Amino acid sequence: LAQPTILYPHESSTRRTRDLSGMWKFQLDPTDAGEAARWFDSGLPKPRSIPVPCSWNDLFDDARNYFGTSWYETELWIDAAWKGQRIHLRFGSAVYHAKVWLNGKLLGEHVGGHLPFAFDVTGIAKEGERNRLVVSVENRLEIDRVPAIPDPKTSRMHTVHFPQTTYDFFPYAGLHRPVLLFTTPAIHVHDVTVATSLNGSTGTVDASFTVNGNWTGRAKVAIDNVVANVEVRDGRGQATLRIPSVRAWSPETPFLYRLVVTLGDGADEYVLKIGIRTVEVKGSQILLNGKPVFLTGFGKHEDFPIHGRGLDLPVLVRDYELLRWIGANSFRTSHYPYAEEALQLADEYGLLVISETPGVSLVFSDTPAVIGARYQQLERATAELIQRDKNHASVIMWSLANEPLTKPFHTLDDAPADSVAKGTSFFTRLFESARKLDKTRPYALVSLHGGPNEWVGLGDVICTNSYNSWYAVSGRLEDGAATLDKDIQALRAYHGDKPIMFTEFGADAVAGMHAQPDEMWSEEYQADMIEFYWKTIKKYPYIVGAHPWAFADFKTPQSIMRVGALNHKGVFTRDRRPKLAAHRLRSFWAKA
Ligand code: GCB
Repeated sequence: LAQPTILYPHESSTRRTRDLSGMWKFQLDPTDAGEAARWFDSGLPKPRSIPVPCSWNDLFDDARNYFGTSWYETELWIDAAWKGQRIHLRFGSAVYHAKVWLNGKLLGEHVGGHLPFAFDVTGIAKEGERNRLVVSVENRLEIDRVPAIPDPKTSRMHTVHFPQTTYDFFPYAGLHRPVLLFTTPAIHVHDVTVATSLNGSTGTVDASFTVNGNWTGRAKVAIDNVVANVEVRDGRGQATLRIPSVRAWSPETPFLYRLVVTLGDGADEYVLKIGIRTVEVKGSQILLNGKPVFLTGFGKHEDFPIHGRGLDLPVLVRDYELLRWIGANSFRTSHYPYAEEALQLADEYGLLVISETPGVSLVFSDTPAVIGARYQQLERATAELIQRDKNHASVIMWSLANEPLTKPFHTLDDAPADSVAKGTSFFTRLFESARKLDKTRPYALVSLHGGPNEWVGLGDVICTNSYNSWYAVSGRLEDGAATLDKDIQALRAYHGDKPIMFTEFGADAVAGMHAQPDEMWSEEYQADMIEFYWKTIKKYPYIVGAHPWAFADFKTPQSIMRVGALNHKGVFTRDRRPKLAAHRLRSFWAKA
């Protein structure tokens, strides 16, 4: 409990939040001069304005392909009414490596992006004075980071692809999510973990919580008028609440209860919206509240013109409205953890979420030192992700990685003989460490065309990305469909009873491009390909989900494959207009 609480700072009778979003000062630091020149003390010498949250890349021409250190600065004021409270400063995410100073004092740093971090700034933030907050954010693309860049010695990616990445989305950077000040009482709820179950018409909520300072005393946990009195010992409390005539959470009825943890007679109050539901993998099915569920939806990106990967609440609402319109019940947070606001809204919309780590495109032909560094980073990010998302009803499965490969995608060299074994030990360890942290949800690894079997088989659900008639069997829909049948049967033969899910399949279509007969890049080809995938998938009762790639077109590095530096596999355009494929899917999903 030495770390500050990372619980989302919802307001309550004892807690206040102030959003520091808005215009901040910003400066690129290509020579890394800022730290030695103590910009954290004196402020930025030649700043321009930048909105927070937002990516820096699409705002300033000189920042589009900037991969180095940038500095942010703002000022903040402390409310007199906060006297006696703990004051915390929380970042929703900073990509990739952030260092934070308040009034010249280094508070700490965070590595990896996409996940929140917080500092207790009580005593450092002064009341009645201007407080200077300075943040450096560094986004170098490095081989030993997660995600990584390809090794220029072994990969030819750099000749066809700028900036060099191992993955197919633009490496946006900056303060992507809100920066919040929030208060708690000195003694406060530090963490809450909720697990729910259903028994007939009764819902059971198991809530365990921690209190900072090894506090001992009385507490209450309540949902509506169901209240449990709890003895907290050495900072730990636990309650089991039984809710009669429960309204179970599901995509059809995403009902949320208000869980309130109160310390003493109101010394602190933490409020959390929870859904009561169960999820499990049984035989070849995913069961939600005991009933088989089939996942329709997409892999997505946090991506929009100008904002880049910055949190955009209007786009979030529009996306979920479009998911409803098309008849989708789910999405995957490909290929990194999405904003907490996205998961809160998914809870409300009843969307089922596969929550993915930033472990995209790991490669096992690199040196042990590089693989080891990536492992440390990914294990830490996975733990932070589970800690952050564990209480969301919407999150029904963890995806620990997307498309790990034995060797870089663009090399013709053979993978080293030991690369499968190296990956197996990497993922065995990762699954083991994650499974200790949350035992209430299934785990998966998303593979490319099902391989290697040893890796994807570590998951509870066999997730596969499949590109027949696009990257494989290009231009031939019928041959692609025949290959798909064989692929499915091969997966079943290897993995036995486990459920299979198609987490990606799709074709690029430039909106407005048409062809008769079918031709790659046309809207017809994309729609017809998605249709044969859908119809094939539905023949097999052990396939539990179909997520065409992708929800909307999104920004990529520049390359010979990506017209307009966009991946055009969206069934919506980047500004969310439906292509032919969206209408086709709607006829299968919403109208069915
Ligand atoms: C994949 C990746 C995804 C890409 C997609 C594509 O397999 O998981 O990130 O965007 O293929 O379109 O190439």
